Amino acid sequence: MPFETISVVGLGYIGLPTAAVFASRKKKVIGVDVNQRAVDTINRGEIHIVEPDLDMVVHAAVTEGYLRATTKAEPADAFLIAVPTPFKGDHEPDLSYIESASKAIAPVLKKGDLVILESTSPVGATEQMAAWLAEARPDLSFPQTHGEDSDIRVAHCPERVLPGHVLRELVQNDRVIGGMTVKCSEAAVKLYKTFVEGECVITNARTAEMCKLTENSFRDVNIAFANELSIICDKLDINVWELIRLANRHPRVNILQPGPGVGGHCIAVDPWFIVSKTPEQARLIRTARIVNDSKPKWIIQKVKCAIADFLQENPSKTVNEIIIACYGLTFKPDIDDLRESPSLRIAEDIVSMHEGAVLLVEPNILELPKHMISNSLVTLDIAIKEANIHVLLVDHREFKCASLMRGASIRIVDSRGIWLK
Ligand code: SAJ
Repeated sequence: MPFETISVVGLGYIGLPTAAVFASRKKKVIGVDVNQRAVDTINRGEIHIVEPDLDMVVHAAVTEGYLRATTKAEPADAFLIAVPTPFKGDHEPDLSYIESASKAIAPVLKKGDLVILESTSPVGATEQMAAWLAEARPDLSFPQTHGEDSDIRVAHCPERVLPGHVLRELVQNDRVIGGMTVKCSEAAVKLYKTFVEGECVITNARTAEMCKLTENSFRDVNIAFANELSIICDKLDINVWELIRLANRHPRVNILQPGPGVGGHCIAVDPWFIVSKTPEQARLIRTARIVNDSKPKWIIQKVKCAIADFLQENPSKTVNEIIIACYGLTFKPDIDDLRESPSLRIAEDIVSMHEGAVLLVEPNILELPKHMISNSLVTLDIAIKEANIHVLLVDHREFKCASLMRGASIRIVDSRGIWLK
């Protein structure tokens, strides 16, 4: 059966680009979100998130009549659920958004529909979603009880796109398609082939769930290795950036880059979904999370040492005369996303611990988060000119070109290795 109408539930960083790309292929797309403001913004042909080129694609989709947003689910042939899956206080996955989305679409489901869970999820979440749907619609049959004969097809197809490159990666990346049955997978492949140019590789739902978690845990463990190396090298008085460059000349070594910690809403979260299911077994994955989460504290220690060094070298100065500049607040370079940003956390800690002025430089945002409003967002030039201690937190392209005068009059804490490489 062809998919004439597609509903995307959750119009955030993944759902909105996905909805827009389907619409750009001339599919009728109904976007559903609980946030009325986001819905209104999209219906005006505008966007409420930042992602290169997304504004143009959404604008075209809305003005040409292929994309419409609403707060209430409507009938469709396929439903894609792309809602957040955060964790609760003790790192236990919080599936409440998936539960709400399931309950929202259940009343409009009809025989032959396909439901796809795209949200990154712990193993078993797709089966849980199917159970919620079945509970709400006892008149329809589902794969967990009726196998290939079910009225509704259910699959997990995790998103794997890199923020900042979402529109390209949505189309070009391979997709892992984990149906609850083979027919479920085949239906999902047919849907994604509307726009996916990469390969659609079929597996089962549990493997697809674990595959996404594995990809992000792999990256987390590798970043933790780099972060641990940076702390070891600091102790041994070795330049870690040079060390990594040298080690990476080996044909089978490819070490990632140390930084101020791991941010964003994926890599710092997803490994916990594995740990929470298998706490006894996931020892390395848990340790990597702890190593990466402890890096901001280590950077703060380095800033405290820089203050002490500066005072020793400049005995006429007092602490409250020292100006500290923090360069970069986002969770990674050349984006405007502050979510789960270790750099933002470090800057906040410096602001609250330092008695003197703290200058914040973030070329990708126009204003600071509300709780930091009293502190000054300044230009790169001003910070370079005025600060005594320069704390490099994000390797934005603007900072890579900047040159700092070295000497006793300043100290540099470079978490990214672009000024002290
Ligand atoms: N980071 C380092 N050193 C590095 C690489 C990254 O410290 O060498 C830090 C970044 O600064 C950032 C964090 O890691 O704080 C995460 O950034 P990222 O670019 O590695 O990944 P995300 O979170 O933007 O996107 C990831 C991607 N996953 C993988 O590369 C395995 C993306 O493909 C996923 O779709 C996305 O998570 C997601 O939504 O799960």
